[in-house]
Amino acid sequence: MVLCWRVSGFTVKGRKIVPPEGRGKTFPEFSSGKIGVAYQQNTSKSNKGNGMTSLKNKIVFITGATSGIGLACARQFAQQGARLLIAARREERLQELALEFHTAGIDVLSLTLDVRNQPAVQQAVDALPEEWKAIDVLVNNAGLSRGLDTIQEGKLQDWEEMIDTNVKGLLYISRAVLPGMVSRGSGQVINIGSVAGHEVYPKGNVYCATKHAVAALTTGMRLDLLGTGVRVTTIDPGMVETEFSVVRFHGDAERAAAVYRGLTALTPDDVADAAIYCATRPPHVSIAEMLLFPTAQASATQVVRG
Ligand code: NDP
Ligand code: 8X3
Repeated sequence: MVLCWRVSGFTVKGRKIVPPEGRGKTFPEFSSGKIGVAYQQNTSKSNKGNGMTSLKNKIVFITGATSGIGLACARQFAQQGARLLIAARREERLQELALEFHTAGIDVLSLTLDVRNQPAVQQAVDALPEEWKAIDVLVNNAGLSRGLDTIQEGKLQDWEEMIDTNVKGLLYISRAVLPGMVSRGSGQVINIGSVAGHEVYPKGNVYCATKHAVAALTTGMRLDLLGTGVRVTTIDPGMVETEFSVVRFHGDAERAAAVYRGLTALTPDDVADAAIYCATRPPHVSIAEMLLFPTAQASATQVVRG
């Protein structure tokens, strides 16, 4: 990740982008050699007069923001006036998004980050510039499934990737961000769990185990953070049409498309809408858990196709 103070420009698809005078910043260089871009405008925070929590100028850190639910969350939090800290591995996509948000007048800082890399996660959070340090909302969204195999035929590499991303990655990010929230006496963690954290389905074994772990960690966080002012929420969707199944089936787009054929799945925006609902409740209200299905789904394994 490159961090340097003032951006003179960066490149998206071979095009040199030079931000308007005085707005763009990058940060000092880190050993991993990736690029972070920040654009900044007005930063004063406020709350709504009606008791609801305003997201205006709140700093919202979203992991896995290059696609699906994370991207939809970034767009919807931006619509609420939040300042975006967006993280994922695909640097070019991330930079395109940073530029898109910047062009729309949104404050944004992008971090090219693999949540599995604990030292990089801690370093990225520690090195945030002063005006980006006070993270108000953390959306722990980065995650994936790999494969749909019986446990006796499962691929060790798939297991490692799911456990490292969905469980350890979420822990690394939370460990880096939570002390700041605790010291400020406010904040909210929104973990993106799954129906797979409520039920185990055939061949879902390790993915379901990781999402059960997210459910346990969400409860653990809420218990440990009691009295600190930090709210902890899990949003647990059923089927959402994103890149999720393409990733699960290692790029087999035809097999992925079949998962959603004949039914109307949730959209990433449906999940982002739930995240906005949770984040805008009055400060004394904590939405602990939200289980969200498409109307055509009643459990992990029960769906109707038209
Ligand atoms: P997508 O594949 O569309 O998005 C996943 C995002 O996570 C991408 O932005 C990806 O970015 C990022 N990501 C993956 N691995 C890492 C990593 N190691 N470090 C940083 N970022 C990473 O899938 P969804 O939007 O559907 O998934 C988002 C979350 O929602 C996941 O936790 C998933 O388990 C959960 N979920 C999904 C459901 C569904 O049906 N789609 C249902 C229930 C829960 P990049 O590749 O650039 O790093
Ligand atoms: C994603 C939904 O049903 O594929 O978490 O596990 S499912």
